[in-house]
Amino acid sequence: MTEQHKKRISKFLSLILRHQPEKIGLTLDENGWALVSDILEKSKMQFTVEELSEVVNTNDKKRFSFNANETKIRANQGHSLKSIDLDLKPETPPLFLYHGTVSKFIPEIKLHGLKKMNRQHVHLSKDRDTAAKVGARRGKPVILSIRALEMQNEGHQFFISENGVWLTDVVSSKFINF
Ligand code: HQG
Repeated sequence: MTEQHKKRISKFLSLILRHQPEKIGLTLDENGWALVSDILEKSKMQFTVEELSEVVNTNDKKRFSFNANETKIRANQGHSLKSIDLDLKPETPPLFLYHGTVSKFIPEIKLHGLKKMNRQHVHLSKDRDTAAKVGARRGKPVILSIRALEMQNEGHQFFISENGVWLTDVVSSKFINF
């Protein structure tokens, strides 16, 4: 399969598993799982179950997971759908986590902290390199350091997705080193 075809399938899966399952009449359960058979049947994009497996198993950010018997699939993070509960367990974060953004957002972030915007959580990275890539999607990246352990000690919860992205609610600017 070409990289281009894989990318098209990955983008399509992100759309239907994170944001708009109704686009193809798909139903997700409360934990975000869809039946693989439903996706293959309802998807107007032509791909096989083998191609779907290849996308899941070789995805650069491990965006998707199968359940144990590979009958169901879900996105590991990034949902805008409010009804999905990934059922993640709270975890203790490292001293610092990082957030990649761009300079035009900094004044707002200084005022209101990091907000979830359209997603269910604020997404944080475990290292600066990953944060730089996240920021670079929007222009020249600016990396913010978040005093995550201090936040947790003050009662804020952190979760880690299946693919290693740290998730939390709002990050007040008092925990951000600009
Ligand atoms: C910014 C990708 C103004 C925030 C990535 C970001 C990630 C504010 C944008 C995942 C703000 C939201 C998520 C505030 C935050 N005022 N702007 N108060 N608070 N922002 O895409 O973290 O490829 O929802 O800095 O790799 O960029 O999709 O979040 O620039 O893991 O798998 O508002 O998406 O993964 O943008 O990216 P997003 P994000 P995938």
